[in-house]
Amino acid sequence: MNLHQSDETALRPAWRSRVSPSKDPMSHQNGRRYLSLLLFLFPLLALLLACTPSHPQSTFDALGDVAQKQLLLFRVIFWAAVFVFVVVEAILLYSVIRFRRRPNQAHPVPIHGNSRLEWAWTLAPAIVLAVIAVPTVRYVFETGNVPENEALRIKVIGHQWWWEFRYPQEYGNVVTANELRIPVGQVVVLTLESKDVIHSFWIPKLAGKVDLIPNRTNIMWIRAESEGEFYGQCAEFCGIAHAKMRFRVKAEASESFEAWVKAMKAPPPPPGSDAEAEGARLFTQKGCIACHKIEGTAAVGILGPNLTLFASRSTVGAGILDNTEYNVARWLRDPDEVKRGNLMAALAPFYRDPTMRLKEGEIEALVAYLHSLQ
Ligand code: HEC
Ligand SMILES: [Cu+2]
Repeated sequence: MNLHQSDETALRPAWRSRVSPSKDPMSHQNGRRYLSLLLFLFPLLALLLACTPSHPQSTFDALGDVAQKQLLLFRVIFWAAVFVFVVVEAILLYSVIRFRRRPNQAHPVPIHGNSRLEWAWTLAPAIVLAVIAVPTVRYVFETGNVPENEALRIKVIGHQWWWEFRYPQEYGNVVTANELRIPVGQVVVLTLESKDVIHSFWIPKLAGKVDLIPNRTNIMWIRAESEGEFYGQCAEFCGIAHAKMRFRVKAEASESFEAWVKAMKAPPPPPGSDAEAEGARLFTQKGCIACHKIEGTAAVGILGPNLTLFASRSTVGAGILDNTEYNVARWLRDPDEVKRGNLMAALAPFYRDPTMRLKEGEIEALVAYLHSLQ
C-alpha cells in the first residue's frame, strides 16, 4: 500500500476526496490564471500590431498637417508620461527595498506632515501639466480653426452605411460616394452632417476623427502632403454594418483632380457593346435608378451612393471590396452576403422578393454597364 497516498486522502476533506485530479478546484484556478494572462497579452499584441507605421491606417505615419500636429502632441505627452513613470517607479522601488521590513525590527514611528515633500509633489505635476498644456492649447486652436485661404469646401454626409461627398458650386456641385478626391497640397475643409445616426469621420493618416451628428454641422480640415490613396472608416458605432462603413481619400495633382471634376459632369459615353447597352436598359428597368444617380442619364435617385464614374472608384460596398467585375457581380447577386444588413438589400424589391432576384445574365450585363462608367 502506498503510504503517502493514503496519508493525503486522510487529510483531504470529505467533499474533495471524490473529486478526480483533473477536476480539482486548484487546477481550475490555474486555468483561470492562464486565461487572464491571455486576456492581458492579447490587447498588448493588438496594440503592438497597431503601432506598425506600414499599416494603411497607422496614425504613426502621418501624411497631412492635422495628423502631424496630433502625432507631435501624442509624442510630447507620451514621453512626459514615460518620464513620470520612470521617476515614480524608481522612487517606489527604492523605498520598497530600502525600507523593507527586517527581522527583529521595531515598528517604525509614524510621521506626520513634511512640507518639503508636499511642495515637491504638488509643484512637479503642476509643472508637467503646464508643459503639456502649451502645445495642446496651441494645436487645439490650429486644428480647430479652419485656414481660410481659398480652401475647397466639401460636404460629407454619413449614411447607414456609406459616405456621400458633395462638392461646391465652383466644382459643378459634383456628388460622389465612398471615395473622396482631393487636390494634393491644398487645404480642404469638410463640413460633416449625418442623414440618420451619429457617425465619425476618420482618416488616420490625415486627421483625427470628428463626429457627424444629426441636425448639426461639424467642421474639420485636411491637407494631404503627398499624392496617394488614404484609408478611412466610420469610427462611431452606427448600427449593424458599422464595421463595413469605410472609404478612401484619393489625393492627386490638381490637373488630374480638375479633369475628374470635368468628367463627373459629362454624360457617360455611348454603350461600347451589347452587354453594356443591355446593362443600361436593366439599370432603368430593374429600378436601380430609383436609388442611384448617374450623371447625364435618367438615373437620379439619391437613396443610395451616386454611381457616376463608378468604374474609376477603387472599391465597392463602401470601401470593403476591390472594385473588380467579380466583386461587383457578388454585390449584385446578394448584397447581404457581402455586407449584412445594408439598405440596398433591405429596401430594393428584388432582394426582398426572391422571385424577382437578378438572373446571372442580367448581373453580367449590369456589371459590364457599371464598369463602362469611367
Ligand atoms: C432601394 C434602393 C436601392 C436600389 C433599388 C438599388 N440600390 Fe444599389 N445601393 C443602395 C444603397 C443604400 C447602397 C449602399 C449600401 C451600403 O454600402 O451600405 C447601394 C450600393 C450599391 C453599389 C455599391 C456602390 C459603392 O460605391 O460601394 C452598387 C454598385 C449598386 N448599389 C448597384 C445597384 C444596381 C445595379 C441596382 C439595380 C439592380 C441597385 N443598386 C438598386 C440602394 C439601392
Ligand atoms: Cu457610421
